[in-house]
Amino acid sequence: MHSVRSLVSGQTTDAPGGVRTIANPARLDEIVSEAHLGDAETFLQACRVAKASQLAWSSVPAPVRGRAIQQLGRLVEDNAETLARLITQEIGKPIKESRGEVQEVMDTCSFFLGEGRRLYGMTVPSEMPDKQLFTFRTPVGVAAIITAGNFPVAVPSWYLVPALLCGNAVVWKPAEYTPAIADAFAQLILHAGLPEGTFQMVLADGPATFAGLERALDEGVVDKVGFTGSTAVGERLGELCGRHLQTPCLELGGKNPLVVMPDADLDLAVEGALFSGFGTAGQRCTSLGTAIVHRDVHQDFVDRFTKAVTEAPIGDPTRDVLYGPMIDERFAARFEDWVELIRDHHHVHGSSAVGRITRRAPREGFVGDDPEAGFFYHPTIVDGVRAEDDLYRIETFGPIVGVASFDTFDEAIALANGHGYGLSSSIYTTDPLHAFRFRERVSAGMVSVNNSTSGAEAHLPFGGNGRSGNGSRQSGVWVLDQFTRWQAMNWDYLGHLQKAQMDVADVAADLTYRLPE
Ligand code: UN1
Repeated sequence: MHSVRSLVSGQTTDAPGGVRTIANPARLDEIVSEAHLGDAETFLQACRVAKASQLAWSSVPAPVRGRAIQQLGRLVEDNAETLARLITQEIGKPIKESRGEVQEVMDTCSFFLGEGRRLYGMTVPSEMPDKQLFTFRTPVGVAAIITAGNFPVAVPSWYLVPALLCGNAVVWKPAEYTPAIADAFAQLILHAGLPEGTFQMVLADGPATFAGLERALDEGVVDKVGFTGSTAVGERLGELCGRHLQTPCLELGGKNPLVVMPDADLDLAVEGALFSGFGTAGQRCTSLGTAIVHRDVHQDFVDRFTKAVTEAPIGDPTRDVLYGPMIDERFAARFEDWVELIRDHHHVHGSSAVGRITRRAPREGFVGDDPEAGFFYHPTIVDGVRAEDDLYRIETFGPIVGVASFDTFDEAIALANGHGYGLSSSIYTTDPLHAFRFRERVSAGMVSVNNSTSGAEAHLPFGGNGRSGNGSRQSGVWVLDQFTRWQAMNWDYLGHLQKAQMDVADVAADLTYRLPE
């Protein structure tokens, strides 16, 4: 059993916020960890420590900071299997996906260790002689990073790694229900060679974190907020940061569409829908929300999709399954509400029942001895979804996928965008015209062609629009704009003042000149 406390200046802290016990969601009688939560004061204190340490860290040359990221990547690699198993144990992610998640952390480190030797600015020509212009990336200061538990190390690494590389100090608030994973990742970070106080991990619940953040912003000890989680919380954080003239990096929900054109390879589309709809039990922000299928191939698609989902292995996440349990009790409880959104005009497919898999509502081929030992849920395909349905509009974080149909391309686009989210999207087609028109007109920040809505690579910009975020992007070079500010410098070494715009030499052209006819 892992007993976890917040880590400030590398030391464990008091836990005035109470204790949470975390069970393995696939085997509820196995207690994995105990989270000793901090409170608003713990969060504020962590931000103060980070503020006091940031200048020293930013003074370390960027290539040397890159070296710390390199060491972190090595530590993650050398501890990869332990970390992956812990992910599977604490949130029930299938072991293969857990390994993929750890790989994503390594990929992020690999990208940013080199960025320490780039972090390029520019030299820019001046209007005047004997004067030079330059741009520099400067760190923002203290980054407060608040992340969800469905990707308990990969998504945090998208923030923490570039934030540190750019010379910021960091306070990380992981999900309360992944304390053991958070502690493991925090230990790897703390062993990577950062100076004391550069990185803190605070375990706290949502309200305490919000209160602590509010005070930290008032006190000026937080300069950037990064948040992955629900749209509702993202809106509140956006308001709070806006009061301090700060723009948070927000990565919020999704209702990701997968459009199937009549010319699509249907088996490929089904494969994509199966993975993006039900991988991680639908608990990714990139999970498929609604498959939007052309009327001519609708029935064929639904039949093939139903077969694939019905036959998919579900159960014990340590084995080779499509998905395991819901990652935490609260996600299981919320999923019970989403299932209530199914209406009489819908047709349900994919399993022998809807809701929790129990002895009375079994799932054929369940992988494991006792489905009631964990939070296992039937996969649910809901056919006949329409634009006016709640199921069309509301993000349902779990193993449920809607299927809608369309006649014209314009209708497909309207359905792909109409819910107001704009994170990921996908189109299955063999026609480049459809693929590129879709790219142009879909509101999502990410577009897949003949690929699922999930599975973003670690070095392409990740992020959404509308209800999915405020346009900020993570990953690759794009995230550098979240964790640095551009500073412009000019240096005039002529010896007397040259005024921009006014003292600029002209070129004497003869603009009356015309070519002989
Ligand atoms: C998330 O669910 O918050 O593209 C991120 C994917 C993963 C990341 C998902 N690499 O599905």
